[in-house]
Amino acid sequence: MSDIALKTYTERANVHPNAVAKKLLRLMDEKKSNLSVAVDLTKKNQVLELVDKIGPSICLLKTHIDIVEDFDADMVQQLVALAEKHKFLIFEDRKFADIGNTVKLQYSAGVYKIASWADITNCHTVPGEGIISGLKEVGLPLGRGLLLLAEMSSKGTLATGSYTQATLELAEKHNDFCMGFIARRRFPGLKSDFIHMTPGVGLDVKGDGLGQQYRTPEEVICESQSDIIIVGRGVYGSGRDAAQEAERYRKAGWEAYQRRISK
Ligand code: BMP
Repeated sequence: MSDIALKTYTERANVHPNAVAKKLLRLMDEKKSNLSVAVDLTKKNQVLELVDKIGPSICLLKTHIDIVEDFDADMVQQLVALAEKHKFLIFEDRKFADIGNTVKLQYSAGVYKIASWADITNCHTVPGEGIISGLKEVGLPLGRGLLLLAEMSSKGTLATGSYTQATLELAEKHNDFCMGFIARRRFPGLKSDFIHMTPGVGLDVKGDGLGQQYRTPEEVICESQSDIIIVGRGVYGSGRDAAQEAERYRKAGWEAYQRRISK
């Protein structure tokens, strides 16, 4: 078991150099939540209603803002207000994947102005180091954090082996801005304390027919030593009450974490 995986989120927050990571780790312990919900809905009001319901159970809201058909600036204001009301951070899962100059514009400008409201965003490393440098020019002065996609949850993903290894090295090099990874497990032997977030989490089903692969919170947090579970349809897609489902995942994630740190 890695040393960091045995520490509490607060112990890690106390010494963490990255402001966003520090804030996130603190509120995880405060809310007893390592749950991020992926709200992949396409109407502004559906998104806002769901976020208000599940807000008390999450540490991090994950958005795909470009799937919202009636997006406007008011939606962002309301999301930020909900984040303050329920105490969670916002992660726009933009998965940038272009050259540094282009991602700078995509991150700061356009319809969504992601850098102005999202605490955290993420990128693929396929373009090389320039993508991180470009995003950092925009995000670091604003106190934002970046996650690198080191692995993916989907069947047949090409993000494995030397690609994953090179991604870890880029994160260490830019550890002032890179605060963590999207990954299936904690990577051993890292020098910095990166927050590992894992999508592809479900308690009831094993996949979705389009390549998604689900594992349980116990497998992800306790066995694979990741820090945060990302759950989408498991929370809002079953037809059951979303607030209750979010609580079910929060409890499962939290209990798995407690088992891990008491090992
Ligand atoms: P769901 O739990 O409904 O399968 O949703 C998973 C969410 O996590 C989606 O928003 C998807 O874009 C995201 N995701 C993923 O499933 N696998 C990855 O490797 C990376 C992701 O961001």
